[in-house]
Amino acid sequence: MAAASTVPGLDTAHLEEHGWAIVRGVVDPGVCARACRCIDDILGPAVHTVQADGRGQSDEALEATGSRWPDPEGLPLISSGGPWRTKVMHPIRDSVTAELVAPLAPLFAELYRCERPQDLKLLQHMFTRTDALPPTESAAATDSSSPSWHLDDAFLEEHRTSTPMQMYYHSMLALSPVRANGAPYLVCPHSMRRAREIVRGLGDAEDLFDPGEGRTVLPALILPRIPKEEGPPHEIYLEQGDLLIHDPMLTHSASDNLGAVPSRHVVFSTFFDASAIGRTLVGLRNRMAAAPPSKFPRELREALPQEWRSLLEWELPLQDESRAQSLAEQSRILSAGVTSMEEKGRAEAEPAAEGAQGGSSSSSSSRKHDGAPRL
Ligand SMILES: O=C(O)CCC(=O)C(=O)O
Ligand SMILES: [Fe+2]
Repeated sequence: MAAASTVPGLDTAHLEEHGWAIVRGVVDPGVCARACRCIDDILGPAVHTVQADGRGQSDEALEATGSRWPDPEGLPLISSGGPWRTKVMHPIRDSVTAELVAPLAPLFAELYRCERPQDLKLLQHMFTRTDALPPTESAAATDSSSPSWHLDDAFLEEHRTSTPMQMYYHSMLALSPVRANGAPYLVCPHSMRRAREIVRGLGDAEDLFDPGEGRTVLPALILPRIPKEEGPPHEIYLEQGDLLIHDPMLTHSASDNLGAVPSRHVVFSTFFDASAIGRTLVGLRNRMAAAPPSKFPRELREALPQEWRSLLEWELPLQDESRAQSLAEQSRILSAGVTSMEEKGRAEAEPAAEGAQGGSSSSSSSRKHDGAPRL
């Protein structure tokens, strides 16, 4: 196994165990405030309805058509992420975007154990503004809001332990404070441990799918097997300039802005090591895959320090339709394989279930603590 990374200010042990960690004060508050103004200029003032029409294609539309990102000289991509939540993606033609990328790059190069800084690549840079719900909506939301739990992606253990890392982390940089009732990011405690147990438990099933694109079926397989009853969601609060790094295998959800701040601005960035191209970075069918690096505009490219311009030089193989169909079939086979492994595990554990609590202190796995084994 590779030695763990050490990154100043980052609790990598916490990241490994819980799937998230915060690095405080990564970007200067003045830069954050300028980035907020840039987004407000694009979207208009934070009001109770944001019009996303006519200013670019939505990322869902890009996914559906498989079409490429809008011309980098054109307008930013804007789409709605639910009521009062708006996503803005490149091309954002403001040099402040470079000031949000440059402080993060050395941190990710170290975290991924990149051989050379030039190997680090920027996959996405997505701004989200979550405006306060109007009071009438806010009252209803406290009664009925249900988090939309999901995983963004999943990796095998070997993708984490390889040097350089063949997985990526997402990050969320707070451009404004993120507080209680101000759209905090919600995470499901213990979900990371569960997700990794499931992936480790695949063991024999691993050869059912190829280690590259087949991996993209994993999130759909993992999510239904993660219990939600293990405690209330954990809310993550950030000060302006703080960076949250989160594992895409962590079950999480956005939340509404119930009025603690007029609008919550964050930028999601995703970096990866170039050696993952064609290995784990294949077959992506989300907003990141639809976007070529040329989506990043001249303003970002030119404002990046010379040594980090290579962040924007990469190309991902696109997935064709027949490949997508064969992946759907693999997903079905894999799912069936895991279900039968679960059944087998349950049958084996049944006779021992009574004594499992008492005998679990030394070598028993955490699965046995529950009495009911789960993959
Ligand atoms: O805005 C948030 O807090 C989370 C958004 C999210 O989960 C996503 O974009 O995948
Ligand atoms: Fe997400």
